[in-house]
Amino acid sequence: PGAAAPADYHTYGQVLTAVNAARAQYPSLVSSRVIGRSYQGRDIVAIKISDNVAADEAEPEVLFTHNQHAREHLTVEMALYLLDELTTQYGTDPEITQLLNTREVWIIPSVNPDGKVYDQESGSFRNWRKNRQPNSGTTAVGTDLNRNWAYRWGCCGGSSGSPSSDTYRGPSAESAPETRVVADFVRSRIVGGQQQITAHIDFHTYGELVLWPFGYTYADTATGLTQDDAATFRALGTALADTNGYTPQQSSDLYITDGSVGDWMWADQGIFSFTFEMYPTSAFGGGFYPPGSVIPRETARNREAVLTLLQYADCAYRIIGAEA
Ligand code: 0X9
Ligand code: CA
Ligand code: CA
Ligand code: ZN
Repeated sequence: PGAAAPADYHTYGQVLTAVNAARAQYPSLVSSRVIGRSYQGRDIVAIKISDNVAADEAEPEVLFTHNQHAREHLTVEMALYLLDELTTQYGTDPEITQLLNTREVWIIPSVNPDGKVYDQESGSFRNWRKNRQPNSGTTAVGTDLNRNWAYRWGCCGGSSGSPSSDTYRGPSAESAPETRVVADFVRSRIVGGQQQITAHIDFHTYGELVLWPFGYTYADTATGLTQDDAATFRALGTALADTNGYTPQQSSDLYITDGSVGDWMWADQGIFSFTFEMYPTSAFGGGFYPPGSVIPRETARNREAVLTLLQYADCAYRIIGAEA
């Protein structure tokens, strides 16, 4: 198979259509809300999937975020796979039925719709990563959303201060509307002083990796990350990787980043946050643009990992035999 064409992947408009179709077909199981707007004014949408979906029930909540990086279109297909699988298999597959009766699932299919549209809208891909926010004093466009989160932002040499860089961190933490919208959404899930979201996966491509905090330091434990926390991340991350054949490792073992989403989710919000780097392992598999023919296989490949994370969402520490 050759490389992908833009038409191999859903457009952002097609994603919104799919979300609306799922709501219409499964009104008691699926809802969606616009949680805010991108720099260029596009809707950033969160899908909720659970039994009695209209009610905010006392069930552990799990968040899946996709497409922080514009060109990582396979991650949007991952969101659409989860939407399809969790709806069509509810009431049929016993595990999915049990999980959706006891969990509230949130899916944000595109954190960076402006970047996705920019990368996909012409006849050929533009290899774009960042959002589409202008930077003052330069023609260089865009902030790397995954260097713009508000935990140890810019601390440690894991991002760039140059607007022309692909890892530009922005002028301040949460300066990108897309980062702020998702962070505000997560903060809005603090109910009665308790963060309702207990677990999270941020989907990226590529490398076939399961990554966990911290990314800003090589240290295995740090302020806000105890030995039990680190052991739980490692055990759960390894269990997830056992299901999809990815390589499990601490984020910083890949390379140091600062202001990336997982560090904020964990240190600021206490959420067990993983970063998945999907197919392929290397540029030889198509890099950011694998052919559309691999989409069914490479999205279904993460089915068990997602269900496993949902199972542990009541208490991740269970996996090391400890109770929170
Ligand atoms: O650099 C990133 O933001 C992620 N990789 S990607 O190729 N999709 O851009 C990885 C972030 C994981 N965190 C660390 N490596 N610290
Ligand atoms: Ca429910
Ligand atoms: Ca709830
Ligand atoms: Zn990425």
